[in-house]
Amino acid sequence: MDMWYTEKHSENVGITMKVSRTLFSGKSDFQQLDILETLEYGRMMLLDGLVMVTERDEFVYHDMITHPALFTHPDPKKVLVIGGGDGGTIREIMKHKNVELAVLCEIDGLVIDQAIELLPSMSCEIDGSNPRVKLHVDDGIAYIKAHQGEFDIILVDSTDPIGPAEGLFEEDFYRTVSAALKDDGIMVAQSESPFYHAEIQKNMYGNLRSVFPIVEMYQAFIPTYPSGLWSFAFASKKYHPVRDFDRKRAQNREFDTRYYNEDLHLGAFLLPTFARENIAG
Ligand code: AG3
Repeated sequence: MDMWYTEKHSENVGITMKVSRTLFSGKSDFQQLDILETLEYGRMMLLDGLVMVTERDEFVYHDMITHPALFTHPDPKKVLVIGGGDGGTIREIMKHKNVELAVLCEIDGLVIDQAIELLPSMSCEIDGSNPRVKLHVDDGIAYIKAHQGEFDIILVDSTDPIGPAEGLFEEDFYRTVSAALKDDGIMVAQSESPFYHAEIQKNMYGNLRSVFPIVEMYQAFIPTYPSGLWSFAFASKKYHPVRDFDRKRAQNREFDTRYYNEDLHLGAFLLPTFARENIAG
């Protein structure tokens, strides 16, 4: 018997993967969580049926949500991840030895537990073994309201703006993030596909611009996400991701990255015309 999983990307198109077995399937207080073994992409985690990560292409997303901000800020010491319960973003942050503390604030404890159980290559730094990592199973909005002016960098590693992540795309949320950042803080948030999500991007970038003086979009190629062309929003109080980027520091990094490098850091901010138009202010 052949088993295939499809995530629909629109009414008429989707991505389909051959599956050998279901490793976990269950419902939390917040969402449906499934972890499947696929033949092409290794283990795959779905939330409410949407592909969050696969073992084969997660390196692109986790490199790109993390390293551009951590190599733009001259000395990030305290970093917060909102969402990101699989642990991949924390794993990349921990490669930066100047970071003293990374906090993971994930609303859904089931995601963390199952990632520790079934996705060890991503959750290796959130399993309690690293004293530089703290976990909070909590609503991200409530958490940052209680932590004003504390963070150098906040990474919003969320799902699509439907269901539990909806509030993470609104202006009020960005104001709260800004207040939780230091005066030279940076926020990066995943910002959907420029190809399919023009309307979401228009709203999101408009909201970001009413809060942050510097707002730029950058892109990455993520084969298992809608259209494969994905984007991130870089929102900053002081440092510009291209003008204030220290290329030498990124080039001399003391760890390996399979997607990010010092040239791609600059190239990722160059956008095709249609993507630029989505966020034209
Ligand atoms: N964050 C999920 C991005 C959204 C994917 N959307 C989709 N498949 N429709 C991933 C979390 C990884 N740490």
